[in-house]
Amino acid sequence: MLIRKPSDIVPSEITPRELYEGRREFLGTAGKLALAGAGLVLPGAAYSANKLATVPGPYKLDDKLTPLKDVTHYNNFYEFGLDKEEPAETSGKFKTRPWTVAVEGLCAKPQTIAIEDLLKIAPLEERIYRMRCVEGWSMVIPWVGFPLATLLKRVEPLGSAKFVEFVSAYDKSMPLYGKAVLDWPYTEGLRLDEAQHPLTLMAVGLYGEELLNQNGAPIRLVVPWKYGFKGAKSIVKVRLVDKMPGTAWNKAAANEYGFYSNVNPDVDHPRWSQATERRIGELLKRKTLMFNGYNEVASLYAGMDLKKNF
Ligand SMILES: Nc1nc2c(c(=O)[nH]1)N[C@H]1C(S)=C(S)[C@@H](COP(=O)(O)O)O[C@H]1N2
Ligand SMILES: [Mo]
Repeated sequence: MLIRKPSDIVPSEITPRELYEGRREFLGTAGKLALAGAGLVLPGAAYSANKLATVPGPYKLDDKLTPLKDVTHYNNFYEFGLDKEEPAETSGKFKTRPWTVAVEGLCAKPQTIAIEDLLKIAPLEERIYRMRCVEGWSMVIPWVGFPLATLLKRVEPLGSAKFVEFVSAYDKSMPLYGKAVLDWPYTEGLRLDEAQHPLTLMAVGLYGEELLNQNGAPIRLVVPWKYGFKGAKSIVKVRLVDKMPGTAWNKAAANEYGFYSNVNPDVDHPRWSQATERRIGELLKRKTLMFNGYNEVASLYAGMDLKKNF
């Protein structure tokens, strides 16, 4: 590998991949400062480079991790474009500071919490989760975050709260702002017991660093036993409600995307099979597992017909 001095590098040559995988190592602090001073740290400033202090979380996997390059350049974030590469290219101007999350609705202590305080709400855990998109691809991502249950406990849900609604940011800096793609802002929902399940994560980072905008900075939901679209990005509101909330994808196509959206190889999408998936980076397809392999959630659905409640 050819190693060059920072002064030899022109901005157009600094690809995110080089920044993530290696260049920071060989540049060292002095080199990084030189780049930052010259305004060369990722044009558009989508790259945070902010390391997070983490503790090992309760969920690990033997599966090979999906490379950071794919996790950050093969994204669904429709507000920033419909192609997988677009969010990484177009989300640089999206502002994630200052940022607050309003936790409100049917709770004793509704509150609006600044991102700085959310980062301190609990020790940030690293949790390696299998992720499965409804489109038929999957990844293995080392998330950093805290249980959503911790946040919910803080606001003291009332007995009347049965569901949780999540609302994503909706901002003029988004290329698809005002375009009739989905019913913006993007919203999602969980039943309260799903939201309180220990697997359900509020993610603030991945691979040990703050989330990039394309992955839903500064805070997003991760529900590993459900299809990826349940994981609303760049969340500004968490609402405790008594009725099943609408969700962006259910509103767009109710026959294709139900409220539950559990990963289920036995329930095909009306337009394609869900029996198998392609792990990004692999050639052969693998069998999709019920609940994406997270069988500990099965009891949440005891007695429910999961073909009807898809
Ligand atoms: N606000 C918002 N959140 C969203 C989406 C979106 O378009 N807008 N796409 C969803 C879909 S379909 C998937 S698969 C995951 C992708 O997350 P990732 O790009 O971090 O892997 O984000 C989900 N969250
Ligand atoms: Mo998805």
